[in-house]
Amino acid sequence: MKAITFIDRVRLYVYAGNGGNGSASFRREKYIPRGGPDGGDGGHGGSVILRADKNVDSLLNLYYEPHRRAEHGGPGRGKQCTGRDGRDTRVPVPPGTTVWREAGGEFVGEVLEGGQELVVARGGRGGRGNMHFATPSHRAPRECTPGIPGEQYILRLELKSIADIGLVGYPNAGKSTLLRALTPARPKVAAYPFTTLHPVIGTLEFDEVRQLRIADIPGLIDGAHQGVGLGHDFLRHIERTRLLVFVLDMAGVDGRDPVDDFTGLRLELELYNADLARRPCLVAANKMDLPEAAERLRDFKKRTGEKPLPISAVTGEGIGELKDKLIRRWKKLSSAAPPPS
Ligand SMILES: Nc1nc2c(ncn2[C@@H]2O[C@H](COP(=O)(O)OP(=O)(O)OP(=O)(O)O)[C@@H](O)[C@H]2O)c(=O)[nH]1
Ligand SMILES: [Mg+2]
Repeated sequence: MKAITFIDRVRLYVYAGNGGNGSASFRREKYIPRGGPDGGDGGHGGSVILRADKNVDSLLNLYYEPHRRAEHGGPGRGKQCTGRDGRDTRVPVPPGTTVWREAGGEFVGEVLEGGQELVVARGGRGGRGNMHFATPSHRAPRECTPGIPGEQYILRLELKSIADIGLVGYPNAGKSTLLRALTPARPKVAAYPFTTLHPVIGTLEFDEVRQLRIADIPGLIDGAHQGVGLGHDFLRHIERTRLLVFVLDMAGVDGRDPVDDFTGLRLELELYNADLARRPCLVAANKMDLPEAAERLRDFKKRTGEKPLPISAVTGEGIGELKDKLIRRWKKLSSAAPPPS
């Protein structure tokens, strides 16, 4: 059996801690008869909190460990001692995780930036001890209140990767090879379709401190929008990108025609989400190192009116220009509008 390495939808069971009970206690000390009520409050229960962590890129850990609990609050005690507060449980998730309640489908929230937190189950308040209930006419109250139970929910989590740029192409077009050429990411590359089984994000650094996150998703095939192949399930991972790069196999290695590929890819995007189809894009004519590519590129330009950037992800030809172009386009786009949600 193949090990699972990526999960982008999970059901998560969260249990916040109960508040501790308040205490009903009376001061008992030698030489102090009838000491007053001194029962302290219960501690608050801990909450379950999702925390976006840039070093996490899938919901896999939650798939293996779907039950997450926070600590209960301790009970109040005599001598006016308040119970200990239960510790919160922080669950690291990738930025881009969205949360719904399973019952009723209510939207809970999402975490987008590293470090952002979302409380998904609130801890119960601690009960009150009897020391609060004393009045001049009621000096020996036995009243105290129990702790409130913590919230419990079944949640549905879904990840849409947060990447700035998305690579789109048919299987074997060279998307993963291109991601390797542009960034230090090392997705698997092989001469057969569907090598990439889940999204991989690579980071392109520029201007020393700034970065662009580039998403390589499994190859699309015709009918992808209806769930054929792997592509559809992963199209949502490029929904939040500002810029798409169509990666075309200009040499037609699998006997494909780049013009058909380009039309087909745009159609799949259109059918999936018209908004995605209108996203700014660049066209990369890949595999230009192969002899048949030059002729096809001329034909492609004539028939589509597009001006693709000729590259070879294998030899590195055109990669520098592509990098510069991506950075320039992205800077322009990001200064003009907020990222798509
Ligand atoms: N000659 C040549 N071969 C390339 C180039 N880019 C990729 N390839 C080859 O094309 C094949 C597929 O490359 P991948 O990068 O795995 O393609 P992919 O688009 O990620 O494919 P899937 O993950 O299956 O969708 C591999 O054998 C690569 O070595 C290129 O510029 N020139
Ligand atoms: Mg690939």
